[in-house]
Amino acid sequence: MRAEPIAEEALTKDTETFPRELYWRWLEIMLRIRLFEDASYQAYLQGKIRGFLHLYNGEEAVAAGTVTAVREDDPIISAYRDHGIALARGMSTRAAMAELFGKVTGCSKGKGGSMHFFDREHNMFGGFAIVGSQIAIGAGIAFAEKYRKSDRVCITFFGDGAINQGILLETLNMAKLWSLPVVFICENNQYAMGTAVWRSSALHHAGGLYRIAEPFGIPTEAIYGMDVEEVHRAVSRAAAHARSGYGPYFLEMRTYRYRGHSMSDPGKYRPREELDDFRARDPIERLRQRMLRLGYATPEELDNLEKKIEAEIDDALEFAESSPYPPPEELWRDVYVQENYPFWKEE
Ligand SMILES: Cc1ncc(C[n+]2csc(CCOP(=O)(O)OP(=O)(O)O)c2C)c(N)n1
Ligand SMILES: [Mg+2]
Repeated sequence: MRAEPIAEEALTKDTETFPRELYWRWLEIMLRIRLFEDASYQAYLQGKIRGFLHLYNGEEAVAAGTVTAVREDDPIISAYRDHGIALARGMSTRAAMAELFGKVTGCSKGKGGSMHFFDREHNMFGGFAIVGSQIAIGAGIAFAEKYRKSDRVCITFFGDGAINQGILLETLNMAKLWSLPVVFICENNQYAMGTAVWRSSALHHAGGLYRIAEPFGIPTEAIYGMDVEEVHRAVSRAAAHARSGYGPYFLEMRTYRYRGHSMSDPGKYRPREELDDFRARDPIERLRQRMLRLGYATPEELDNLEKKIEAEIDDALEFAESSPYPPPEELWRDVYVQENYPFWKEE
């Protein structure tokens, strides 16, 4: 068996369009993510980035379509494949690259690394490495927003690998029961490490992962995640629902990751043709073609944007390289300390 191709033709409506500027914004975000990830891949091979590195290539439309469909003050939380979402949110390429290099100028002061991007200013709450852990935290943020009577909606991302984690069911239950303003977004990129979703999920065979929210009475849909317009429409619907006080909404974004799970994964568990098949539906190329067809861009304008972003990434690499590592005393900062912890005494 192979990862299932998605019937994109059935899902995509070519007639509905958005303002020209939005197409350009999507393209800029998606190119920034793609080129950033390609540059960090190279920097890793050169030994400039160490530890874990999970790349987002192929999934760019999910981040771009989502972030542009919500407000800047809506909190967002994600798993460890977080660079794309952070960049889409507005984190600077400098702060993102410096974090990968472990430098003090990084978004988490060089102490988080690839899996722990955090950006308070842009309401990006991370960056979590324990599969599924951020789902409950996302609902907790939504609870806080409701408690404060704000009208913010928390966007909570997780992968297909989190679908079978108990915490998801517990959170769906509570989110619905308390009508929390949260949009759950499952990025189904077809794999959890080397395990294909068809091997691990009965739901996949029962119609799709999105069905997990059905028994809770939460509105839920499967979306073609390689099409930024589809993603944008779906998240707009979902966020409007949650913002209006109707409670949670669930979206399964069907997408694909081009690279291995992490840098140490050569991806031998999937056939070459499968990767080629998905690359042929590349979300960025698809968007470019769409913009040309609509007369919103010329090939030259598209090239110019790419050059501009290449220069931005080069600058970020230089910035990261020339920044210092955190000083030793940083080890003791940003560490949780509970004063007067009852069972522990300093001798
Ligand atoms: C609770 C827990 N179990 C196992 C792991 C090891 N692990 C790290 S990533 C991963 C796969 C997650 O896949 P998915 O949620 O689909 O995210 P993707 O990598 O595809 O973005 C696993 C099992 C972990 N980090 N946390
Ligand atoms: Mg996955």
